[in-house]
Amino acid sequence: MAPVMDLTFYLVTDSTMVPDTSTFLDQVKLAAENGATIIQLREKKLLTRDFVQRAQKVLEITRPRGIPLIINDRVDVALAVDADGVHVGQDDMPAAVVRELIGPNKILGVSCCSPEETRAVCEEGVADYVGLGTCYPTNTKDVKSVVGPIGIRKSLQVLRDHSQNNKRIESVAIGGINHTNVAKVLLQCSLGNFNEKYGVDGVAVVSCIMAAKDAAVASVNLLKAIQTSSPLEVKTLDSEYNYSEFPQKPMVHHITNNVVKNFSANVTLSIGASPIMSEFAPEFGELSGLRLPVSLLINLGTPSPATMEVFLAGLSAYNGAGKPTLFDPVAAGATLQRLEASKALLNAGQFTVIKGNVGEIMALDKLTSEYIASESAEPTMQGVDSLATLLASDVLALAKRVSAEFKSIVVITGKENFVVNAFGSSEVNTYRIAGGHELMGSVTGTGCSLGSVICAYLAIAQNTGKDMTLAVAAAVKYYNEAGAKAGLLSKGPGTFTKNFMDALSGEL
Ligand code: 3NM
Ligand code: MG
Repeated sequence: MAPVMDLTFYLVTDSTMVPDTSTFLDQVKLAAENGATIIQLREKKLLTRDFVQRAQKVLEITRPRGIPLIINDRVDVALAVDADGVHVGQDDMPAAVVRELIGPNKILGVSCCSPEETRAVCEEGVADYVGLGTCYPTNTKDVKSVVGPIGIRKSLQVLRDHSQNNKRIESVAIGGINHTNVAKVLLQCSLGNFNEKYGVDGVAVVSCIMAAKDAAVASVNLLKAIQTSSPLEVKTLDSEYNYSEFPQKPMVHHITNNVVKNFSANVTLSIGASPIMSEFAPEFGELSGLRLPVSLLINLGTPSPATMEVFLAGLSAYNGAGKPTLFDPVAAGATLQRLEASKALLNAGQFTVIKGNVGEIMALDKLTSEYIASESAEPTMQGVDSLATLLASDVLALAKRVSAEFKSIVVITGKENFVVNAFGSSEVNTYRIAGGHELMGSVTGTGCSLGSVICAYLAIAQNTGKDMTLAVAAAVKYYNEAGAKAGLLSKGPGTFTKNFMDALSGEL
């Protein structure tokens, strides 16, 4: 089976620019070890025999890492070494012929320099991705025309239109891209806003890596710039995280407040998961020990001395069993006692996810080592509603601080939602997700029940060994999309509630 195509960081090789202090294969290996997600072997002058041999050597680097190897132009070489795909330009063998030769399971890419060429690729319907260029001037290749992000966006229009009724053709921008401009490329080579963003799936680079004195550092820098550039888009979710049909029914154990119990149970059912609303501590060991996907939601609403004990027992059981946990610090910013209760829980155990609105997360921020007390000890909330209005960049910084402090994935809800993992071993992982509808503010439980959906996704992600942060982002996205869809069809809070349940269940 071919490795999965991920165009994020597409290295195109060129053996003529490798510095004396390195070798071609070392440059490729360092890129593969430090972030390249797909590699194209592009050799314009090699004899066939040497080309085949080189392709075999590169495959030894890429295959164990699950990085697809694409061969430029030479279908025969690709077939000879059983590479993962072929990339052709406009003057090479026609894509349809290549597809015939390599079969349906290999990756096929085509270079396009204009919307007309892109349209032709769409109509031909055999390519998996297109290389869109030339983005900026480059010395690496004689290019037809430098079209810039403006030109690339014209091709993106064509791709977007095509994707309405056809399988999406992915794309990369190419030409003169490096770590200093990649953020701009990713921002500018896209159409629309967060909600309906349609952009390139990655960037292809040659000299920025192949000519680098230290290809490892160059790769890390490029990847870092790619990741921090767009804390926005939640890609791959539709295919990878389509939980409308769970592989196994997850169970979400709620210890939640009295206002939303019924609503949260119904939301959980709507997405095809099982709710259980147990506050009976003696059975927590059994529940957390179940082999099916299971997770625990702790919601601080309507607290009492008794529920505090139950929270602690639940947290201890699920931590002990190594199962995911979510903390919803409802109204933590409204009173000092709530904040103290939050502190006790955060000290007592580990939460996979902390989810709250800006006011709630700001309150938890007061517990962090980085918090600098301001002169006013003003509450950040009035009741359960946030008083704070922060800029997106401040919300992001807040989420990162709290995530790093508590080693939890932090979800901040609001008009825009942020999902941040700032404690993992790799880069800070950030998703910014729009959606939702103002009617959600008029139905109690719509905030709390997002926790139920996140918990269901967490349980599945854990059982299937998938990325937890991405699962959380997927849940937030799914929930807000359902809200947006329901909102559009609703007259008021009553019809919204009904439509929301339908949307969550995929029946709207
Ligand atoms: N194709 P660098 S530009 C291989 O426009 C290639 O289709 C292009 O090299 C196109 O990253 C290009 O060093 C070279 O600028 C890009
Ligand atoms: Mg070519």
